[in-house]
Amino acid sequence: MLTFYSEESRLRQARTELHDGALVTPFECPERLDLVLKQLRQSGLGDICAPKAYGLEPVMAVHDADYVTFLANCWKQWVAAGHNGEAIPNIWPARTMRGDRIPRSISGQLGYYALAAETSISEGTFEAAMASKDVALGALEHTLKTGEPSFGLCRPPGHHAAFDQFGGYCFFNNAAVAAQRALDAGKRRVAILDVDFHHGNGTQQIFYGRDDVLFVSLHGDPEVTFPYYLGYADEGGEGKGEGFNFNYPLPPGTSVATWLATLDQALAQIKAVNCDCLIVSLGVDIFEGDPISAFTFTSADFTVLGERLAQVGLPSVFLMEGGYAVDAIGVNVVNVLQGFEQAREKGLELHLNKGKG
Ligand code: FKS
Ligand code: ZN
Repeated sequence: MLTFYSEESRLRQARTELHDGALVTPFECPERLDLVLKQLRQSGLGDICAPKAYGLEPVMAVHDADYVTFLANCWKQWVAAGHNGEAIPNIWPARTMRGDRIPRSISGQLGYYALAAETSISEGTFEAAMASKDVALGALEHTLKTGEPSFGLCRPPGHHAAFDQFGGYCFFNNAAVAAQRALDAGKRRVAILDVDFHHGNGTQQIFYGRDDVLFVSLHGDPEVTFPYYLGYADEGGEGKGEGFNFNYPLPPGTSVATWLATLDQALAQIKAVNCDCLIVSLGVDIFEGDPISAFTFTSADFTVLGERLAQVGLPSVFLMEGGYAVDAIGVNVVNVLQGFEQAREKGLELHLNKGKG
């Protein structure tokens, strides 16, 4: 399986995350890349290559143009306004105020375009976000061309980024950018399966009214888990999109057996709808040792996850989302990909033997 990766993902070097009432070193840090790269190289899974630059057009296909302009200029404007720290919103167009004004001040714009306060914008953030969606697009293009699976080692992650909002460490929604690209390349319907511990609110929001992208997510119950305001089981899509959104919120501490049984339901939903390809929002923060999450996967369980995903039988693109228990994330990612490859090869073999019958 080919991996796509960009050195420019390292340009995201924020120093501050608002966490537990303090500014800490961000959990979503460049070292995550090294841990995954190291295990990928040791695994012999396949080559690691750099994507080409796809420009802004595929981003504009799912994000608001003014939002993209805001992200491109935010750091410069923040510095020009004389601020010392990194750009962090501290006021929002909350329910009791006007939601239709985009203030001229960068501080006002930050609140307008942010959905949470943990994620700061700093020098290089925009450039890294550009690289990350290129990684996703490179992986997608390879899979569309060859039918072979691919892995996009995206950083920063994407699934919390909505049409015109950043947050939860995400700026461009890499999975959404890739899904839209697949449709624009002639695919009729794309399935996005999100297995990250956190609900992919951005992906859901972008495709909520559409029937050409099926969004299915297993995640920590938003009653008690970030992002709190989306990801409930009663969110089934709207208009044409009704029946194309499935949320499976699960309580913190959910056993792997329960999680996998729920995955089987989710996969049945995907198989019930005709989809041409599968994009997996691959967060490995469902690991038992993850510092900010609360599911119970062991490293070996990730192999089982990969095996089950192969049973869907669709051309598949894996895109990196979360995963923070630094030591294990490399192994966990590789286990998913290897589990997938092995099950897929076995499936192909069975298929061939049947043909020989
Ligand atoms: C924990 C508070 C939650 C923010 C969590 C962001 C999670 C990001 C992610 C992504 F895949 F996008 F990276 N803070 N006490 O893992 O979903
Ligand atoms: Zn997550």
